[in-house]
Amino acid sequence: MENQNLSEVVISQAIVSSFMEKLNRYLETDVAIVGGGPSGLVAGYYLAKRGFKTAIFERKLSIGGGMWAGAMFFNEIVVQEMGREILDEFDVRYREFKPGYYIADAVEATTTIASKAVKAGAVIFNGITAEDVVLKKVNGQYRVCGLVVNWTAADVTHMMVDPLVITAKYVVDATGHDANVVSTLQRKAGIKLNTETGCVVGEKPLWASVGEEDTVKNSKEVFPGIFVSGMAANATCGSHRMGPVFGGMLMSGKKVADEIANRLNSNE
Ligand code: 48H
Ligand code: FE2
Repeated sequence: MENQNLSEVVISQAIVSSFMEKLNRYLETDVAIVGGGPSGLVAGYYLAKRGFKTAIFERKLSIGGGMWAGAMFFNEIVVQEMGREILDEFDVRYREFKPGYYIADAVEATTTIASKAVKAGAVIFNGITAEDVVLKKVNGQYRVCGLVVNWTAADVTHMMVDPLVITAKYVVDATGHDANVVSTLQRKAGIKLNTETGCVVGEKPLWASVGEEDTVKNSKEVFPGIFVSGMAANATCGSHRMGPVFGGMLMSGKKVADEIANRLNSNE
């Protein structure tokens, strides 16, 4: 009889101990990605697949960023030739709409990419906001060495709660249009980003073809230790938005993962 009764204490113990163990394990990580949209999830997948300890911090409850709703809640995504290899890698089904334009179900794309990223070993912490970075002098040069994180609940209610720190060999700002992490970083004294102005240049209006090419080009290290990807790359480096097309977001995630993997391999 006793066995059929669920113990509330055991249920709570399981959750508390398992979460604490997970958080403890990721307090020191190889790569801390901020933002679980398409570019962050793809970056997380390729890094974890190569065996790097990778954590994704997402401020909302749900990951997927702007990919769930296609365009204006028409939940289909367009991926051009450039990003087709990523749909194939993740096994997301698609069909050709016109030569070079592929259409996929936004919900299938989001759930499949997220699932494969997690199964590859990326750990997602949702409901957590990155509010700052850790900055240290390494060999005489300032370098981003991690993230300052807090519960989103504390952030939105403006409660004065001090944060925790995640140390990371590399940080990725995959926070979309607002480029939240590098925007915070550039406001600090003495910081000059690797952009035309030394600051976050800001996003330009919509131009699909240029925006898409630039998203991949601009996905790079903008300050020692921190990369930008996806829409944050164009906001940081001053290029166009592209509207509801996702090839650039997906390829940008792959590009930052490749570059960070090369660095991590050559540092070892
Ligand atoms: C934790 C944070 C924080 C923070 C934000 O917006 P996203 O989908 O980003 P991308 O770059 O992967 O994809 C962009 C794409 O969705 C898009 O908007 C396109 C193609 N637009 C074109 C156009 O013309 O409009 O995801 C970013 C994620 C979101 O889930 C945020 O909640 C999260 O980052 N986030 N997470 N700490 N400080 N800031
Ligand atoms: Fe957008």
